[in-house]
Amino acid sequence: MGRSVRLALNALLGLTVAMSVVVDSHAQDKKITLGFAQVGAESAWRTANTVSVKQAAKDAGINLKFSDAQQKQENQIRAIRSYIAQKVDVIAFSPVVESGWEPVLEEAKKAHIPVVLTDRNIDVKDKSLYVTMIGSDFLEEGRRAGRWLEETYKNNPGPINIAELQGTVGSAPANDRHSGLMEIIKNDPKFKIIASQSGDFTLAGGKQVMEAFAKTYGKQINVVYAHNDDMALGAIQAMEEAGMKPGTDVKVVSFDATKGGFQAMIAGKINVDVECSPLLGPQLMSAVKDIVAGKTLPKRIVTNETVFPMNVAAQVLPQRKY
Ligand code: GYE
Repeated sequence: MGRSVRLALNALLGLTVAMSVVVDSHAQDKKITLGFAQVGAESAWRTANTVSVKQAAKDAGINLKFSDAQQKQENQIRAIRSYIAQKVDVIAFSPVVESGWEPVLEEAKKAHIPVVLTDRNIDVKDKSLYVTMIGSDFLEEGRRAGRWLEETYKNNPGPINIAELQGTVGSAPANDRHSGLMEIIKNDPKFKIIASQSGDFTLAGGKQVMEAFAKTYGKQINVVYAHNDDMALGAIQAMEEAGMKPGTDVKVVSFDATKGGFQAMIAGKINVDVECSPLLGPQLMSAVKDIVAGKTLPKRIVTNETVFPMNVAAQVLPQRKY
């Protein structure tokens, strides 16, 4: 091979190497890193939510850093701080409770890292601390449950005594599912909440609280209003052990509409399940991409949901994804 040919080949080779270096680093530049601070693994809803986030990140080609806070705010704050230190492109989290987020969100803001809230909302004055909130309208869910009660008991003079199993104390879904119900029943004196306690959104928690309710109130209870399916399932166990009949003697109202909730409806033990979708992953990833691309997002992205009375459960269950 002549010298000039060799030189030309080398130059060409050099150019391709250089080009591929440029292309590679460009591709790396474009791979978005998202830090996601999950609440925990307290319920079937949460498990489905985690699967959805992980799968959607994979599908979207987003590099996901994931942490599980075991339902403790301090763990979530620690995870967010570590994402700030790692200089991720976007931080998303599902806030375990509504209050106490200002300091860590100020830190993210100072570091110019945009924050997306998923699933649960927070209570902050300065709305610029986050870009958008993607999730359900828990207040509306509570109203839907309340309207179902109004309709179900419209020909019954009452009193209708409700035992409430609340979600995690201070969490948006616990606060709002309670307030939504109250909004509907507050002007109807036949409805009375005779007992209300947190079961922390877990099956064990729901069972334990219901055992105590059964001992104290027994047959006085007409309705169990459980803030999620896991607690409803725990309460069903407790009622059956106490000789009560969930679904017939005691009506059971629940939230999430998981497969477990549907199976309990088919078995006649949950009377109505208000849907709350955990499949937020795809919406989150598209929001993350839009933010990185500099697009403006709406401050609130609400998930579409419905209500399932027990008589449709058998027909709908095969289509349920969580
Ligand atoms: O209802 C419950 C979960 O924040 C909507 O958290 C979510 C709630 C859901 O543990 O099952």
